[in-house]
Amino acid sequence: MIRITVIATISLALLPLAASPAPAADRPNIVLLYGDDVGYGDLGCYGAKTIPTPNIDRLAAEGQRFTSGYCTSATCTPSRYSLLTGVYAWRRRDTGIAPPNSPALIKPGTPTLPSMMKDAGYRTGIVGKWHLGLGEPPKPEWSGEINPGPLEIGFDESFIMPTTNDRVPCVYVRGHRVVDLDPADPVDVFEKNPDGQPTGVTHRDDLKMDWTHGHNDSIVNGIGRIGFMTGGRSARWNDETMGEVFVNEARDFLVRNHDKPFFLFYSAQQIHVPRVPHPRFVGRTPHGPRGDSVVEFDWCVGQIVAALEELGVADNTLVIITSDNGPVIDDGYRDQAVKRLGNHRPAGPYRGGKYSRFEGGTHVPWVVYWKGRVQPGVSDAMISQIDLPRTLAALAGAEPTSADAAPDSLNLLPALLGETQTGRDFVIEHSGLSQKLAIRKGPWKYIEPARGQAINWDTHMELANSQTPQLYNLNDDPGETTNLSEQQPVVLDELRSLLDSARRGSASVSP
Ligand code: NG6
Ligand code: CA
Repeated sequence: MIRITVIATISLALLPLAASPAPAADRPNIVLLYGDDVGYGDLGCYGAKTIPTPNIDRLAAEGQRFTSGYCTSATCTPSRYSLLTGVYAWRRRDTGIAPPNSPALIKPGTPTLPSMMKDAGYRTGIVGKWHLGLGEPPKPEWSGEINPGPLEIGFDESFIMPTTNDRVPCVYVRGHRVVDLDPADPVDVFEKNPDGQPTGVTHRDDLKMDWTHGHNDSIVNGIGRIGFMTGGRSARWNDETMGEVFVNEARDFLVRNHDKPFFLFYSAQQIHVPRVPHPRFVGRTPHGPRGDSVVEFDWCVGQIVAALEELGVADNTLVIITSDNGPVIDDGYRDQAVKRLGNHRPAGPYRGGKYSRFEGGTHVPWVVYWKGRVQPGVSDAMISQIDLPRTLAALAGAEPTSADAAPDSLNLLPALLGETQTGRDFVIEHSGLSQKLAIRKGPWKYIEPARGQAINWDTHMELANSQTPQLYNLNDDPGETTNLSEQQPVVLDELRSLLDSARRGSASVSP
């Protein structure tokens, strides 16, 4: 306990909070480009050989490429919850993968990354995937005022896909309203088939893309989805143009706001299932839609950075590219991802992926680019998305953040800017499927025992659940193949107690 407190104190002393706001000239705009299920090994700059990602590769070459960048959870909702609030999602029990009708998970008034930016005088916007619930219980008023949502937790503007591209309702929401909704054809969402409509089960032969597990409720654009929707015909999205729609919205945001400090959270749908890239990306990789969707994500990144250049704000904008969780190959559709994987390794050298406490689950790509300001390089500093609220608040010159704001978040600004290779002392990894955790400190990774299944046979994913404690040395064994828990009892004990303290809040809560 004492040792842990000392560690926390030292790291905070080295990395002060935003006690003295940065001078205005140093307060850059911030653009966070967030991929969905993009794995550590899916990008050229992280070793992918058969997926061209020239835009991200250029930013990585001209900026900092992190080799130990993490998201907090191996699924979307908890990762995003942690990223936006600076509170570990596993501290709450209701932050698992949000169902289509989930009410808003982040309470209005909670200090968040966007609210801190807004308080610091930034114009804040979100474009893309939300997946943190909307509206009040029991469910959002899909055809009326959808409130609360992003606007109630610090975003000035929002244009979102409510949940995921495989969940209903398949519509966009701007502010509090579904876009292009015809009042004569209201939209609604149900758990059970409300009107005997065709489903992915009853009309399987008619589907444009077959399912492998789940994804067989309402059929929208020839694709089975999770959940049932009725109405909203004029508002339904086109999967093929979603990337373009989001990019155009992002560009509009930049055009409207480039003359003031701004924070844009661009939350891409790629490469989440159903993977339906625009036809011009089809066939760009040997891997089918999964690989082609990575190329489309890269294109979106390129378009947004080009907009920054055109508007003359690139040298005053910090760009971060990362992903909400690790990769999965078969996430429920027969989209050739398994058949055409070839030698591509979506999680790079790591074991597991999405849903897993092995490294593949949360060890994700992480690139920081700030033209002329962040020096090119590769950083081994450990950094987690939980740190973005306090780190970016410091960069934005936000007033000193109160203790209850983003309490699990650390200010790692010097590491983020590539000025030091010292990042977090330890990082906590969470599958997002249970409250069980793993922790990495230096080369050591401890995965606490858990009862759940070892492998999910639908996704063919190794979840890292075992009734035995697991301890790996990632320097020697990045693939987590050799459990050293018996040979290294002292290290095992240290990590176990560090994790227990962090869970109780003592090691990660900032003063
Ligand atoms: C799972 C879905 C999966 C995906 C995931 C959420 C099934 C069988 N699987 O429940 O396809 O939607 O939830 O992904 O329904 S995430 O990236 O948003 O966390
Ligand atoms: Ca995801």
